[in-house]
Amino acid sequence: MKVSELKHGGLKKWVEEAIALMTPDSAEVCDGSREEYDAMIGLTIESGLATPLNPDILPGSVLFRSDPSDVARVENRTYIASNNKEDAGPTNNWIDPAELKKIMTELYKGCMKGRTMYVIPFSMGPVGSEIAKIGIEITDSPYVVANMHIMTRVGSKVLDVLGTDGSYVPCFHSVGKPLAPREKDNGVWPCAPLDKKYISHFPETREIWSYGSGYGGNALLGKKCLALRIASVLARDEGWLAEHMLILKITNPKGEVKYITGAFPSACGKTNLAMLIPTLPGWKVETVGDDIAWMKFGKDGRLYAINPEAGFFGVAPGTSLESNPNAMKTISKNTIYTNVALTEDKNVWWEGIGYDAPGKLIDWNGNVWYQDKNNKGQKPAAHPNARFTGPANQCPAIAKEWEDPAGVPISAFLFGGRRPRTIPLVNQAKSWAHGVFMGSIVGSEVTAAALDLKEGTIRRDPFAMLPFCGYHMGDYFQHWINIGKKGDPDKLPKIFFVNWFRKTESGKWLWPGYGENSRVLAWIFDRCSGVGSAVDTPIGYLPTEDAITPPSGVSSEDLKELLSVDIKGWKAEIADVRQNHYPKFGDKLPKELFAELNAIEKRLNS
Ligand code: OXD
Ligand code: MN
Repeated sequence: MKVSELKHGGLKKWVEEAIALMTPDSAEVCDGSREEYDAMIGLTIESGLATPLNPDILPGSVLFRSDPSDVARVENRTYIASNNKEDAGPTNNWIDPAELKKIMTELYKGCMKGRTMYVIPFSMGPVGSEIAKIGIEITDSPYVVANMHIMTRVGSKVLDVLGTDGSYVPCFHSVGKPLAPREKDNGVWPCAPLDKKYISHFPETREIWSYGSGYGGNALLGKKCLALRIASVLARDEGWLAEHMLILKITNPKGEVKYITGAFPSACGKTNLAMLIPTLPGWKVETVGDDIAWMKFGKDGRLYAINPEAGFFGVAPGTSLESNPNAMKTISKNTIYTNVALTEDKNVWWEGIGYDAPGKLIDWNGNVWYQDKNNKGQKPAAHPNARFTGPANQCPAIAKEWEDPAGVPISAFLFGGRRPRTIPLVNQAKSWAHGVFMGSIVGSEVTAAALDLKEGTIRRDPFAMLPFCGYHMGDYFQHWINIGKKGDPDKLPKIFFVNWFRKTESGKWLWPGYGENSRVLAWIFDRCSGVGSAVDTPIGYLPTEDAITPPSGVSSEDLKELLSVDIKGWKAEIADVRQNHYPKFGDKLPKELFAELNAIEKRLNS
């Protein structure tokens, strides 16, 4: 469709202004069709950016290799440009919006020369759902168009819902690499140098401006930028929740169903949990979403969640038929791979795929690579943040309700991190405020690999939202407290802290994780049904010793340790929160959270 055919006057004007600024060679509006997807992939193959994979092994799939400077979200180049610095809070980068727009307008001038501008109408959430939001992304990257086709709902059907005057979130994106006459990408991933990359959010005007990166969350603007940073602001203003949470459906042996959402920092196995295959006989887990949940109160007073996305943008390394067979099946066709290694028969390979590299590979940098198991320092063949983009409807475990426009009613929230010590396997909050307190202290223990923090300290990532909250984190905590006040306590989800990552003093895992986590989910399910036995402790409700049957390899002593309250460890935890974590939020920290901190401390001391 041509830009001149757009029926929405405001949208047409905005696109025409962008054309005048960015001066692409041509511009087109995306229709979301399979032909369009194939054409985009065709263009990237022609420009040497994509390699078609073996159609007998991975039908309809391609591999991209990005630039070494463009392999992940760039948090230090990500901005929340609110009118007042105070509103971005201590955990976000801030530049005055007028100043930032001036800098970026200069960068956008002529930035699409030699390229085509694509106007992508997309819906986050089922098209037309009351909870869904529409965005329009302008981009010069066919890679982005193809990925958006998988990750969101794209095309004419979205324009139909938008009508002639509907509202949308305007999103600018350019890779920041104009082409000279007759210049082609020629296999070189287009992007701008790091100091020219900007991933900017304007919360008051609900705009997203991205420049200089073609990768993942920096460029697929529906995901972290719209569905979390901008949506968190909308949710605050409109009284709902936009969260960095997976959504799963769980069915017990009696056929009863519940839905659970969960927030975990990156690298805690969120996608694996969303697609878990239970080891507990008779239980079933199905997937509604693996990364983001939008939740609103229904007429019955319960919170209903939708997954605003339509695909999975998952980390490939570590994904195998053993760790996540459902993910492996999801990405067995029609998948875009980025920065994984290529085998001689045009298959993909990555570290942790479950088998040795089959001979000669081309690594993510495009170099020949042979596995050398004797070389502990060998650089990986796949980048550690290599990704797959796969359609959610190809997931064998996808729940039939995953596209229900009304969403699914949530019974429980989970919070967790990588905590080798102190935090028990599972722990239920005593109240909503106690649960919000738990969410506010989420974090993972720092390993030797992180250079900026001392080993053993906790890198806090409240609600797993640290890089994704579009406003002051203290106000965000207050918003959670307010949601609890608005809801009926009997209908609000119950809140649980889980920890799959406990170790013994000697460094042995105490809990096997993966499918065995179903034993914990079953207890949570039962607690939400008002059964499931628990003991009341200073830190919350813990399962009684017989409430969880240990899997093989976990002794009853191990289970006892996993389910006990480490009073000394918790006192240190509370002291760390009081001294190092909560002061960051100044007087924006809700008084309810201070009260929870004091109450837990008192209980631990009594
Ligand atoms: C992601 C993340 O990419 O949370 O989903 O980092
Ligand atoms: Mn995520």
